[in-house]
Amino acid sequence: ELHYPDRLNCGTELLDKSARRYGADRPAFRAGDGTVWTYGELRSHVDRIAHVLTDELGVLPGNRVLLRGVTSPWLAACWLAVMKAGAVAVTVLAQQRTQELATICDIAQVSHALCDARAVDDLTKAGVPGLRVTTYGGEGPDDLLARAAARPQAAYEAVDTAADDVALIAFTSGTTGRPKGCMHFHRDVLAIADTFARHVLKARPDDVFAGSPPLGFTFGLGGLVIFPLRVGASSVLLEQAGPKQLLPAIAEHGVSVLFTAPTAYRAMLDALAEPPEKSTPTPSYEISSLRRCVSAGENLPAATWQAWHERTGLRIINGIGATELLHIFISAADDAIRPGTTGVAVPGWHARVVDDAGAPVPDGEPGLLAVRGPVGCRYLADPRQREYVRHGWNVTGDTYVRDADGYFRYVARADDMIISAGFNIAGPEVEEALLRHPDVVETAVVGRPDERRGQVVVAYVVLRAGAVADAERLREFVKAELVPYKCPREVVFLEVLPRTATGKLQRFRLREPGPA
Ligand code: 3SK
Repeated sequence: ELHYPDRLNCGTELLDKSARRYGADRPAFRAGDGTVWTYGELRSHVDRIAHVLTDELGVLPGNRVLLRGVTSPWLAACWLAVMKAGAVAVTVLAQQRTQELATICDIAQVSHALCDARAVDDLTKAGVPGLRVTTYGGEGPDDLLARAAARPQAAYEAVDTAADDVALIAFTSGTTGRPKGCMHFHRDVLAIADTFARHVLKARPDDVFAGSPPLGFTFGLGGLVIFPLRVGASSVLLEQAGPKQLLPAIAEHGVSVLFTAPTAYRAMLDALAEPPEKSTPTPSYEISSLRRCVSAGENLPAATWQAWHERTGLRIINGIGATELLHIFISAADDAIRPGTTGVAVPGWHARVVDDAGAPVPDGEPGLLAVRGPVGCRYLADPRQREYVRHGWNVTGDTYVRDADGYFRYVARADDMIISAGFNIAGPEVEEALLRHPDVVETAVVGRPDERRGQVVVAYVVLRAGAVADAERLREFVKAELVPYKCPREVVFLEVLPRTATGKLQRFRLREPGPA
């Protein structure tokens, strides 16, 4: 069990205490342009920004402050400043647009916004009444960074927050519907580091973190800011973090811990198969510094795990997390990894598989994943809280099977199960089979409404460049791998699959009639 003092400020813990414990001269953040900030430099930036927030912008403890920008050391510094000021960070993605921003500001009652100067137009257009918007990274004396630079250097004494004061409201849009704001406490921020990062990742001060999830997604905020700072490590914060940027960054910065999603592992495998000979200067795809590769955000197919292992010798740490629970709660590392499973409950967490009434189902049978741990779902003013938290357990909306040895195996999102002619079919199982075909790069398998069968299985497939689109050949391939009723009736070839800004597949868009 984790124990934290009643009074606790996660900004102080992550920044000031780590600087003292591990050394202010250690590197904290690195950026793609060669910038390196030590813990001491980071603290100086954060404290100046925090002074601007409280002394100039009138931010009070408990005020909700929207943070909007691409991943960068400045965005991370703003987040830490909001923590130290005792305000509540409302994190959004740079891709979220006017209408969504207006809704989020309304739900979270946002009073201030710190916004990347390049992305301020969408926010201004949202016309949020009373919202005080300050840009950073722009021109002029009113820019946050100019104001911060103009201040005399003076340490900022963090607000004495309670461990269970809200620190963060993270929004989950799900696939459809009104966004839900998930409130997380100061102690929750530390708890994700003291469970997953400590026990599964076994993160160390000499680690260098990097990855693709943006800081507006708690997968990225945890993996690229909270975990490294908690252990005195450093983090490479890249504005653009597709495979073509990540691979050279691994070589350049000696990255040892990588956070990304299954799609990116597949794309990196493709890039590694064809090194970029033609570009000058040739970026290096040397990845021998990697020691930990984490995959979450989506189920990791065994075929992807195997291919990465064969190419790199590294065993991907699979995990399932949720914005509602802040970060990863089921996972496994090292020899405990069983490819094709997500793993076991992270130390500090409990997990089980239940039926609709909340009763545990026997091992080997599918049911709803229910978890309990140091962080819980707390939707802000949203009646959907009752669906998510049942009998004290967080019911994540995923269908899982617990094997006899206690390992949790992903089946599908509960609302993604396909029921065809009375058969229950899990789309991800068919996707796994398709991914074993050498021409298939990405796939999504959904149920399309059908008068006779209720639903029929339809596979959307992205092929490797140069591969021939032959639906019948892929159907035959699946038929040889799975029972025939799971074989897609139809195979549709696409250039890309529809995804959310956080990279999650939007299956609902593929179920809709008409072109995807
Ligand atoms: O939503 C997710 O998939 C997720 C995964 C890992 C950590 C955090 C989150 C929100």
